[in-house]
Amino acid sequence: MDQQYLAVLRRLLEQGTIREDRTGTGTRSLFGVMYRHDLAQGFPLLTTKKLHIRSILHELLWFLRGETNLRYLHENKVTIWDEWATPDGELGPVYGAQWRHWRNADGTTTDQIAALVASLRDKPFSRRHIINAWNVSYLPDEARSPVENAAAGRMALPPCHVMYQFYVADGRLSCMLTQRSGDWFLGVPYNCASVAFLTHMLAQQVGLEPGEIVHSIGDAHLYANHVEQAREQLSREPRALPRLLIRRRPASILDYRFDDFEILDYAPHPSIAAPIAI
Ligand code: UFP
Repeated sequence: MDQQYLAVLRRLLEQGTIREDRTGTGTRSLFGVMYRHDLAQGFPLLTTKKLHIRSILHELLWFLRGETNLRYLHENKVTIWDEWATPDGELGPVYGAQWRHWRNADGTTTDQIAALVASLRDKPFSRRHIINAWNVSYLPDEARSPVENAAAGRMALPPCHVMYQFYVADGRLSCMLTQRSGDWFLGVPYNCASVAFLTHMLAQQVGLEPGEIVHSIGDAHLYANHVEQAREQLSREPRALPRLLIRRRPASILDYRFDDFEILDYAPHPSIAAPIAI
């Protein structure tokens, strides 16, 4: 896991196209990066810098609850979405709304998570096991701010992790995540952990072993103000991956709680601070 991650980090440093970006920070960027990790080899948390899974795990549980208000996140002291919310804590129809309450043309809604679990159970060999967050009708109006969009009932931000496709073979559940844009230093390691958590949970629910995660990133970039941090991380030796313990098997994919998860044997190098581009 670390080796593949570091190989792309090195490639971004050495071959990335220097590119302007929305935030004005400047990036080195590569288009179309993919890596894969077999979950049987360990839980894919980087060991060459310490990652904190608390926020990303709560965020995933919040998506699964179908919520798009800061309430649950704040009850759990997670602030990663704060910047973009209205004063009432609303974010518009971001991931949770699309995953659980996708609005159809006839006024009904579709619970993509429930449909996914049913299709994994009923037709494991289907090639249509998909969760999609890119609901064009609700994308933000680029002329407005995130808060204005959320107040107008549009997504505060367009989805980054757009589509998840699942695949069943040999008693194992694999997942491919298609992400349109990835901050290689700060974002991607957490996106990777999140898709791994989701795959473990779904596998447990449908009675399969976790298989591979395949992470495909469209615009993969290293921000100009992460270059020194990247060099520091590249100087470090990867260590053994941790393992994930899920303490119980909840009745449904919607019933997982934060305390159900424990990361075992995680002994990473220290964290590396870096500014986030907004
Ligand atoms: N970003 C990630 N992962 C995420 C997320 C955001 O890497 O899950 F929500 C990064 C990618 C990019 C920025 O650097 O945040 C989003 O900006 P843009 O919408 O211009 O791609």
